[in-house]
Amino acid sequence: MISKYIFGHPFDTEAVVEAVEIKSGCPETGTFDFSDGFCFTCPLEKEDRVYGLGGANRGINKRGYVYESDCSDNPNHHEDVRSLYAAHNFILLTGSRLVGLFFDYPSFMRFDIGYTRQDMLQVTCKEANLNLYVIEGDSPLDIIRQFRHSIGRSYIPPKFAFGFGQSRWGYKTREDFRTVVKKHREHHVPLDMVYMDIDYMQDYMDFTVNEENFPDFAGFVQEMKDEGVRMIPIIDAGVKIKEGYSVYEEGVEKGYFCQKEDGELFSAAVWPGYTHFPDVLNKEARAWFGDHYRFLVDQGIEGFWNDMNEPSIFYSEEGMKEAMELVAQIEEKGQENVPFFQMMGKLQSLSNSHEDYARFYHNVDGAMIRHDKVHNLFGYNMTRAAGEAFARMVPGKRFLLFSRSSYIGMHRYGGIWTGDNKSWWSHILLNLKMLPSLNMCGFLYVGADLGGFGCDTTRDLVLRWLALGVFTPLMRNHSALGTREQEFYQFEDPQDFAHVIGVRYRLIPYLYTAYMKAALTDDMMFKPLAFVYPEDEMAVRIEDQLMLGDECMIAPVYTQNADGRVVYLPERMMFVKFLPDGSLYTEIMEKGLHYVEVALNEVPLFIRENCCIPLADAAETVETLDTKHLSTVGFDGASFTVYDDDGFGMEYEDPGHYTTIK
Ligand code: MIG
Repeated sequence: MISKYIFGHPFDTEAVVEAVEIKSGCPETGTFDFSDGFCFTCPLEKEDRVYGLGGANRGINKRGYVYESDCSDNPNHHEDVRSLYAAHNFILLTGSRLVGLFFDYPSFMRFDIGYTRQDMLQVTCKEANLNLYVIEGDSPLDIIRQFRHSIGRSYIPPKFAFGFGQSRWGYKTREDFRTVVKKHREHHVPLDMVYMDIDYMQDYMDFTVNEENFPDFAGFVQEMKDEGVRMIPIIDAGVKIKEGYSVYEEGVEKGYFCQKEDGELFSAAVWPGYTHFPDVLNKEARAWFGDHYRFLVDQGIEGFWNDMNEPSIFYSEEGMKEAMELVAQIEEKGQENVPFFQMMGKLQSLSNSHEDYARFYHNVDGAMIRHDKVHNLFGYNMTRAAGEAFARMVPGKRFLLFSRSSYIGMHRYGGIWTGDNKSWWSHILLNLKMLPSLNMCGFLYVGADLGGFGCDTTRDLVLRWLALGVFTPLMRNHSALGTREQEFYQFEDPQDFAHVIGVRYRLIPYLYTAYMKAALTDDMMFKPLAFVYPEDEMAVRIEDQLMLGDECMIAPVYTQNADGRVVYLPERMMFVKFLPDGSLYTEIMEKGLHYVEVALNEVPLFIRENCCIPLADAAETVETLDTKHLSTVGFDGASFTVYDDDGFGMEYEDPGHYTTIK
């Protein structure tokens, strides 16, 4: 049962799309204090666990820290970082009580989950203008299903998006891309997508292509498709200010860019230099921005990634002016008296500053809404712009689309990647922990930069991370400019990579079925063990293993120099290892703790008692995967029903569209 409580005058985020019963007053779940904005408090008992918050930092069980919803472009995902790129304000309390809470509030919000006091949960925000949804149910999953139903069906990508994608910030020319594809094909490393980062554009202008590097872009896109590879370009939020650039000129003429209080356009410097932000919260502007994706769609592009949409700001005109003034003052005082920390502080605070977010406005049905009051909705609506535009441009066809920043509601239009992680072992684990939390909030098409985005990676780290990535819907190796190159061919023994990535393709019939089931029934693809074995004291605490679908458990190796790991089996399971020669090692293991050996070129998986999963033969693209002739692995007598379809249509539930094989 979902109840909605309305406080003050909430902004309509359109996160919830189903009708929900409205109640007056305050729910019994906790106490409310409106003396200084909004403050919800509820006690936490010793046995209580708190789940949710989607793309937030830290554990699966969120208890013990403080988190902030304040979409930020911060490439340093240290443990103390309270806010990453997303604002997913859904939490689920289980233990002494069972309840789901969605605080539908589009600005800065703080979740103190046993941080200030171990026995207290406190959710606060500045203005008491929000919708609070309280969800009651029989089990955590029941609550999540109801919540997910209320926010609408999760985005379903085309099937090719379940293939492997190679990416790197730094690929510039046709030759760079051709090399990537050629190397994969040469070594029989499967590949379905190559991502185009900002350098494909002309001077970082959205919806342009550098003509010198891509004289016949459509021809090039087709050439890659003939190799079985789709090119997936990036789109940034800011539109470059440049005379003669049609997107800029149209936006100015139509009033579709964000303005300041005085009606002047707000200018933010990002990669292209100064830009204006498309006012994606304004319906007409959103449609206009979305329509521009057509420029690339018309040239054969079938997928995009939306970046810098927190929106990220290097500096604003105003911020830079203030900084320059300060530096000028300092200069006058002479070299001897430089207030070093003041100067550094000012310069460092130029980027992504809350002051800038309070300098511009959105035109929402004629009302001017200051950006900071709806800050967390920008990435959501930029991605919505694209999703809505695809539905107009090519009705009935799925596009690949994912975003960096997001709010609940965006899950209907696209997936997300988890942003600029680093080539750190701990970030493999962070990747794993985010998966169920994201699923709770509706985000199913998710994945992290495998191998790590920032910092120099190592061969073993890439292989171990790929062995987790084989299970995540978005499987992409991506890295930053200037870091050690991390395509498989930068390392010894390419066949190890061919094998690990190949395992992904063998699993696609299973993963696609599990994904479709999760999307069509508002289920989670990845669950904490606690949701499946709530009575098992050990299982409920596990933070480095996950349930995958209804049949599997995953437990990747995430430490350096390990030759395996300790794993807890909450029931009898079959331990499966995909060995490099293509065969499987299987062993039935009893409930309890085990040490399992896993070599760098092996992929471990656990199958639950009385279950089995389908396996295809490895292939080099999703399209060439033989989904008709499958084998199975698992317990004798078990059965599994495979979902399959053409991978593009949207009649997911129409028996004329999909087929099943038992
Ligand atoms: O300021 O486009 O998260 O994936 O490679 C960095 C360059 C901008 C951030 C994205 C990353 C991408 C990078 N972008």
